Amino acid sequence: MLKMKATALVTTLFAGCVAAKEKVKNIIVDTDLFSDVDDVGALLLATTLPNSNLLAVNINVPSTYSAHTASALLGYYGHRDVPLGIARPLSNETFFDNWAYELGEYASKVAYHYRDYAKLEWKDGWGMGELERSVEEGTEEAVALYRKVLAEAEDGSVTICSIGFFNNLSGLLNSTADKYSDLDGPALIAAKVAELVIMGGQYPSGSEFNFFGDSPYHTAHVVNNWAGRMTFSGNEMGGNVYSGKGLLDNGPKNDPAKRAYFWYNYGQPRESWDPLTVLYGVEGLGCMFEYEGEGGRNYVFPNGSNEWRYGEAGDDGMRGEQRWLKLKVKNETGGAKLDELYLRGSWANVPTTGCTVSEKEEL
Ligand SMILES: [Ca+2]
Repeated sequence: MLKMKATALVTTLFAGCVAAKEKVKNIIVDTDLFSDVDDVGALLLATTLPNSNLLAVNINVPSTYSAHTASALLGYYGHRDVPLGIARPLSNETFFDNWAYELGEYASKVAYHYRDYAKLEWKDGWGMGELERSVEEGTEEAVALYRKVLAEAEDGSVTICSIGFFNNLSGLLNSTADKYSDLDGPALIAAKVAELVIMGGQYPSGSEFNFFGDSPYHTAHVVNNWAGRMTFSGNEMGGNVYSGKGLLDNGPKNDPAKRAYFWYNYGQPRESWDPLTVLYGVEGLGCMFEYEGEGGRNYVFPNGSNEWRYGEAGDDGMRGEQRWLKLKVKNETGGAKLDELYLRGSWANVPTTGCTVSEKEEL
């Protein structure tokens, strides 16, 4: 009863918040699906929000488990044939929390327990050699996939949601004409990409993991040179919004995102850096967000720290609008909105036919 009341309240709360009929958006997600579970929440949104037309998922970390996990999630949520790219060379590493010694590992578990939903092959008894070969053969190299998908997309129609590191996007910027397009990277981006939405950085200035944690040079290359419209989702926003508790308490028993949140954070909600980023990427400002920093632009230093600078936007006439996002609602309301969307997406995608998670594997 209490749950029903709570659900009704949340629904009422956001009834006036749902855009009349937002335009469906072409979305590419670039994710480090490996060391944090909020990428799973973000992919749940990217695969289930009604206004998301998911064109591709690119992975910017090298683990074969990341690719198998993404394939399992895509398959489970009804997007088995969405193309998957991953940066090469591959590795067989798994996540280990040697920072706080508090967090669990979820990617290999989701990949294994939901392998029947995945397009990538995983047969019982396979070792790492076979799992790696499956990824080599079943995925595209990430930059090649960007070029293929962008070349095929309608001009100016693609929103890229970057929720990890910047090696794939840096590679796209450096790319040259190929079998997919005669355009080089910057020209292809200018023709096809409407907006690059980036989870990373701190605003108006500071230091954040996605910017410094892998290759700050790739970060600086992308952020300081990308000519189109960029919108930033900073550490200070998502780091104060907690989500996942609703999914853990009330989600479908065998939902893979629910399990991932359990395996990673032991039943506790998690910060929402990536889900908020994808929510904006798909829905726009809605009633959740507002822009800050208009008229300025982001600058990334060689160590990955960043600073918002005014008086430089448009100096060369070549750069698009840059803004950072701020929540227009309370942090708790933002978390409740995400929980509502996770629940809506997960309950709408309980598989009714085909493979199921075996009784033995139920948790
Ligand atoms: Ca991420």
